[in-house]
Amino acid sequence: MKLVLATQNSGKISEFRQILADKSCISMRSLLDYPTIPDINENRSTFAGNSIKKAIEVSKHTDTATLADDSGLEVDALNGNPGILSARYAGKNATSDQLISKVLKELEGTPDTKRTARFRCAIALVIPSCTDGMVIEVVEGICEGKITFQKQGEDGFGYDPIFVPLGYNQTFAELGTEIKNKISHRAKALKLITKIILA
Ligand code: ITT
Repeated sequence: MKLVLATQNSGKISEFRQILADKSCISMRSLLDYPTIPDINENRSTFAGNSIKKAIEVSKHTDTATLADDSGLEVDALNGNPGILSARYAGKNATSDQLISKVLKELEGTPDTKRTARFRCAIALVIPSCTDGMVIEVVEGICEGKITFQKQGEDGFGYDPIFVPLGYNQTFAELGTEIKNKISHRAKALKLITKIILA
């Protein structure tokens, strides 16, 4: 089965590839293979809404079954921020270091017990179909955890160096992709959507 992954985020692309590595019946391309598709305005108010919008637009351009991931970090002491703004929280094209600095600054003075947070990931699957127009499925995965006081570790992307998943005492960036890809928000959502794809 051919699938397009509607993302330009190389961290997400490599996680999708690793998590689906044993599904040899799925051949995957990403937006890096379709550089002329215009940027999509992620203006919906939920992760699910944005993932559906990205998947529909990319499937129209490619006429191929498409998966889109919209994800982010919700910090309880920041009223759920950065949330759907996770990629742009420190401005358009902000680097991982800039995003992390902003969150750590806003959490200054917040004790360990109040630094609870979660990663949330919505994955939408859109299949263009001549009989039904379009088949749309959307699933969500959540990974609970805590925000550290400083950056720890080098692996991963985005907020990984400041997020310690529940049940561990190292960040995703210290634990490495093998462990992250077994327990993460993305791994959980991808497991659900893979069942639907293979069914
Ligand atoms: P696409 O829209 O092209 O998929 P994006 O990076 O803009 O790429 P999102 O709009 O879904 O993706 O924003 C998600 C942001 O949330 C991402 O840029 C990271 O900063 C953060 N994020 C999501 N999942 C993460 C993870 O597993 N580890 C660390 N940070 C993550």
